[in-house]
Formats: sequence, C-alpha cells, structure tokens
Amino acid sequence: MKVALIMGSKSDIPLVESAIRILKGFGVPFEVKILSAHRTPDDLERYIEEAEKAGVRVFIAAAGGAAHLPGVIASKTLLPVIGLPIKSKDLMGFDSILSIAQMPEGVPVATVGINRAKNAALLAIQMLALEDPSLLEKLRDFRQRQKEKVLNAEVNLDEI
Ligand code: RP5
Repeated sequence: MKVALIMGSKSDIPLVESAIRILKGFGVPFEVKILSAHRTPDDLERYIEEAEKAGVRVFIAAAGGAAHLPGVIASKTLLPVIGLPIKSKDLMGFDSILSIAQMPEGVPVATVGINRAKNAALLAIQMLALEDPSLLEKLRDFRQRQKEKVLNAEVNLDEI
C-alpha cells in the first residue's frame, strides 16, 4: 500500500471518487478509510501508525467544514499529507480550505483546491514518481493526453 486516502465522513465519498479513479488508473496501491479527527480521534491515531507500518508513503486527507483531519494526521506523521478541502454546505468550502491551508509553521499540509480530488491524487502520484520511473512515464502520458485534448478541442460556431 502506497497511498492512504482518508475522509472525515461517508458524506465525502462522492467528492473523493475522482481521486480513487485516478489512483486506480495509475495502478497505485492504495487504501481508503473513513475516520474523523473529531469523532474518532483514537482510531485515527491507530490507523496512522498501522498505515506507516504497511508502507504508506503519502496520505491524502479529505475533510469539510472545520476540516482538522489533514492537520491532525500531519501532526502524527513525517510522511507528506495532502489536504483536500470538501465544499461545505454553509460556507461553500471556504472554511475547509482555509482550515486546511493555514497550518501553523512547522507542520505543513499540501493543500489542493476545493473538491479538487483529482489533483490530490495526481500530486500524491507525483510524489511517488520521484522514486518510481514507471509512474513518471505514466504521468508523462497523462499530461500528453491532456495536452492533446486541449489542442484538439474545436469551437463549433454553428452551435453558438
Ligand atoms: C467533516 O465534516 C467531513 O469531512 C465532512 O465533509 C463534514 C460533514 O460531515 P457529516 O456531518 O456529513 O458527517 O468532518
């Protein structure tokens, strides 16, 4: 297992699915858990230890609202933590992104945009690719396909 993807609540699943698809697509071994910094703090702590022992190299933590999950994970491990802010009902995710990004000095969390689950997965893969040439190759192909999609896109003036 290389990536541990943790989300704070079952309600986050739909917004995390695109990260799961990317990790699957790149063939990265990963595990997904629902654990909360506030509702299951002891289980979270135990899981972080287990994940480290199981060979996890990077954590992705998705959370909305007060969104303390990524920061709490970062406080318990020296592995990199990518924080994925989930759009909240009341404050549209501004609370989530600010909470995740504004970590105190000394305990960083790499924060992606609100609901940018795909980017969280890609960033994790880029980290793993530092020591894995085959993953790097897959990332090159991904970027190439992305580039071709943009260059092949056409504006149909009849449809406007
Ligand atoms: C956070 O609070 C979760 O990550 C979720 O985004 C948000 C709301 O959780 P629920 O009240 O839906 O369980 O902990």
